[in-house]
Amino acid sequence: MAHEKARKERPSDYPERAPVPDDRMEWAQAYPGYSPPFFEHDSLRRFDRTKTPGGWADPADHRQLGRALFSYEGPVQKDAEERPQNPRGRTGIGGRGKLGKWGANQAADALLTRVRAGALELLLIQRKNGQWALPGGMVDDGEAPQRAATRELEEETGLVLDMGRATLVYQGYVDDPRNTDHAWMETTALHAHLSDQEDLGTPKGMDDAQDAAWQPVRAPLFDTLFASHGDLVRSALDSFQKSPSAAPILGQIQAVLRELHHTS
Ligand code: RP5
Repeated sequence: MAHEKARKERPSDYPERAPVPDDRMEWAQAYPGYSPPFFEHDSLRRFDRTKTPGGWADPADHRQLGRALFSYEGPVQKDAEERPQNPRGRTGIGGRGKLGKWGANQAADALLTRVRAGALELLLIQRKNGQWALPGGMVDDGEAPQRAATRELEEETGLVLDMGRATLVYQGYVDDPRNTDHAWMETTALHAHLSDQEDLGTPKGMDDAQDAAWQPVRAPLFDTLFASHGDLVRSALDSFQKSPSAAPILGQIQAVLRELHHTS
């Protein structure tokens, strides 16, 4: 996955990112004078799990972590102060931003497709900031990603589908605008294609979602999806077209892929 939004975008309550040019992105490339602002959202202090029962955030002092660091990207590197380092490189912001965990923050995404009236459709939610995205959210401690995707799908859209039956599309780094030098999003993306007979009902935007809808898979929308979700959809369809169950709708999938790859 790319490392663009994590250098060039930010939530409105983040400070401006220090510039990170392409040739200064990787930690191995010297960047004298790199001095990003340190930012941690107030909620991290309020939901510190070492102080607040049920809290979801690590303690502010990364040396008091009390858990092993895990990343799908491999062994986590640390900086001179022993803070975990973003595996894709610099982001222009230090600290954890709005992300509760030092290092990787694990999410799960549910990618549901279907064909209706001859068009390939994808289930999307609209986040609170207005951006369209895949249904998904944080994996709770000890929770399997498949379970988290099933739970988030129901919480955000009201649709019930066991994502244990879905195909694994991707596990790893997400180019999320909340990422920092020391905290970043990773996801497990799971794809399920519904048959013509499967009707899960009408999606409704709930919880973190202000809207939810089946949308035709078209390039203009894809380029504006949240974080790495456009790339995840491309990957899911690239794999799906090779599966025997895709044979009856191969034409639709390939037409969509031509359009999506054309704009990537
Ligand atoms: C993205 O953030 C992941 O792909 C996932 O969709 C999402 C999880 O964050 P919240 O929806 O819980 O804010 O990086």
